[in-house]
Parts: sequence; C-alpha cells; structure tokens
Amino acid sequence: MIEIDPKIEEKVILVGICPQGQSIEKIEEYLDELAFLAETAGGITVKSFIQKMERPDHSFFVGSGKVKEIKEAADFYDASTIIFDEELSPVQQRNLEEELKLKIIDRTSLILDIFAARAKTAQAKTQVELAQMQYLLPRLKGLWTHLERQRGGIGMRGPGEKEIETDRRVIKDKIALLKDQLKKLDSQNQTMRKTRGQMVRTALVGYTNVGKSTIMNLIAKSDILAENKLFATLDTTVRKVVIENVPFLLSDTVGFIRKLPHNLIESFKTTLDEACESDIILHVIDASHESFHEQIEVVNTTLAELGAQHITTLMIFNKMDAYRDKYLDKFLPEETKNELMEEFKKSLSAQFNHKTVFISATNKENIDEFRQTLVMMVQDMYHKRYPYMVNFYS
Ligand SMILES: Nc1nc2c(ncn2[C@@H]2O[C@H](COP(=O)(O)OP(=O)(O)OP(=O)(O)O)[C@@H](O)[C@H]2O)c(=O)[nH]1
Ligand SMILES: [Mg+2]
Repeated sequence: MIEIDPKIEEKVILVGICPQGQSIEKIEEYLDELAFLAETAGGITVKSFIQKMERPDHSFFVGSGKVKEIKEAADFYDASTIIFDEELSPVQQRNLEEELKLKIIDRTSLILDIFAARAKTAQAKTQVELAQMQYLLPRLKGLWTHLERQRGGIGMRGPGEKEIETDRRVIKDKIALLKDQLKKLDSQNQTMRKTRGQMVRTALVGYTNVGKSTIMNLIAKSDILAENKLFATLDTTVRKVVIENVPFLLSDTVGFIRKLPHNLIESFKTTLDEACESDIILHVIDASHESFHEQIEVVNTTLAELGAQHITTLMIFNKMDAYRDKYLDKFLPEETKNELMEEFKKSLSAQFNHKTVFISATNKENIDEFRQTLVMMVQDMYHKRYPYMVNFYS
C-alpha cells in the first residue's frame, strides 16, 4: 500500500472529471473535499485539474493531452503525487505511473491510507487491513511491473505470472485470516453490547467533520479526539449519560463521506452496527457547509445500505455559529439577523420528517433545548418499550 507519512508534507496535484450535465462548481467542490482529504493525509494541494468528458478514458482516466499538462504542472510545482477523485482501474493506474513516473493515488487508496493511519484498536486495524488487501488484490500485476522497473537490468526480466499467482494466494489467505479475526472480535463485541442491558441506545451519526465527537464530549463529558481533519474518529465509543435522572447510552462512531469505498463499508459494518442497532439516531449536520443537503443524502443512503433507515431520528443542525458568520452580513441589524436565522430554521424543519434542533456545539448555543429534546425522545422510547413500568428510569 502506498503510504503517506503524515509528518511529511507532500505537494500533490488533484485531478477530476466533469461529465456533461454536471456543473463545474460542483466538481470544484468535490475537489475541495479531496484537497481536505489530502491535507488530512499530510499533502498540500498545489494545483487541480478538471477535464470535461463524458466518462473516464479507459487507459489514462483523462485524455492524453491532459496527462501532458499534469506532467508539466508536476515539474513546475515539484509535485510528487497525483490524486484522482475516482477509483482508478488497475490498468489506468499502471499506465499513469508509467507515463508520469510519479506516485499515483486514487480516492479509495487515499481514504484507506487515512483510515490506516488513524486506526487504533485491534478491530479498526483489522477492518482497515482487510479493505486494503481487497483493494490490492486486483492490482497486484501493476505493483509487480513497478518493482520490475525499479530493479531493472540484465537477469531481471521481471516476475512472471507465477510470482503474481503466489502473491495472489498469499493475499487471499490473508483476507480469509482477517475475516476470521473480525468475526471473533465481532462476536466479542456483540456479547458486550448484550450486556449493556435494557438502556435506550442513541448513536451520533453523520458526515465526517460535522462535529459528532464535539457533541459527544459536550453531552457525555468524555474525551474524544475532535479536530478539523477528516475521520478523526474511527472506532465506536459508548458512554452512559444521565440527563434529569434519565439514563441512556450515547455512541460516537466513524463519519461517512461521499463515495466511501465499498470495501471499507463492508469491513466497517461491525463498527457501524452500533449505529444500526441503536434506538435513536442523532444525525448531525454541518449547517455551515455549502452542500450539507448532499451530505444528508450521503448519510441517509449509507444508513439505508446498512438497514438502519427506519430508526427514530433527531436531526441536529450543528455549527449554526459558522452558518451565521458565513451567510449573514455582519453589518445587518441584530434583529434582522435573528429573523433570517429563524426563517432558515423553519424552512429546514419543514423539509424533513424528523425532529430537528439547531445548535452550536463549540459555542454551546441552544444546548439546553437539544438536551431536553433528547431526553424526551429517550423517555418516549422507554414508555414504548415498557408501557407498564412507570418509573423505569427514575
Ligand atoms: N464553528 C464551529 N465548529 C465546530 C462546531 N462543532 C464542531 N466544530 C469543529 O468541527 C471540527 C470537527 O469536529 P469533530 O467533533 O471532530 O467532528 P466529527 O464529526 O467527530 O468528525 P470525524 O470523527 O472526523 O468524522 C472541529 O474542528 C470542531 O472544533 C460548531 O458548533 N461550530
Ligand atoms: Mg469524530
């Protein structure tokens, strides 16, 4: 697996394509997100390329003219890495490496790389390694060509199919082993989840970097890494919370992202089970993000994929402070600002079939209302579950 050392900043160039019917602004926004991912992995973006084309070129992903331009830009900026905003086929990857003689990374391997660097527990590490192996398997041939070029010279004709076949078998064995380990870890976790008894379970879910861990820290007084990087949290943390004598469990877990590699969702299913098996989903949204609507869709689609679409949900629109700073002119009278904020909230509440709250976790705005709403939902859940136990939670 190609590794980016987070301590060393690499100059990177980003490449995306814009199919007909898609707006350039949208693609630029996607590349901004890719730049953020690259930054999280320790890269600085020096240039981005967008090519308008219907579908990716079979051999080079982009057109051959664009490949030349990328090469020139890489020389000019002294960039060492090119990152593509889609998953490259093994053929495209190999051709690009040969043509550009630079490190070629795609969106999937970049996300895998960040996950690998951030995984702390045995389970997260195993899950990431499994996804990495699955990504690697069809790409073995490309890797061998790469090695062949490095070693080169007489007597080094490069490995034949036989070596590739041996490697393929080794990786397949490794995949089987990792799946086995995951199964064991999963059954341990399941037992752990069962022993949590009958408490109502709530789970923070949402796009990456929306403020889930910040909210967890605020509500559960825990100490979870929250930072302005993507995928700060990979594992699930569960805390018992008591608000107004009502106890419940709150979990914080890995964030979602557009085009999350499928292998990764597959292998993180057990981690995500915590969210799927909860009684109430707390869907956190960064209200200050231009495309928060799309992020909501990504989260809903992923939840549906995990079979969790019917769970009672509270939508928490977070970062309202940032929304106000970004969209409302600071010279507007306070009264007008408040009116505009109210309108924004009203229109959002009307758009969704779930309860909504609007908060700022960092500025601690509207946290009381959030806690109240949460407690009411938890109480409702207890009543539904144990209609005859009047005082279960007091
Ligand atoms: N302005 C503003 N920033 C916030 C707010 N809540 C969180 N943030 C910032 O957003 C960034 C991400 O917060 P996290 O809590 O790590 O987000 P997360 O959803 O847990 O992210 P991942 O674990 O990476 O998926 C941090 O820099 C927070 O300080 C808020 O209400 N307002
Ligand atoms: Mg987090």
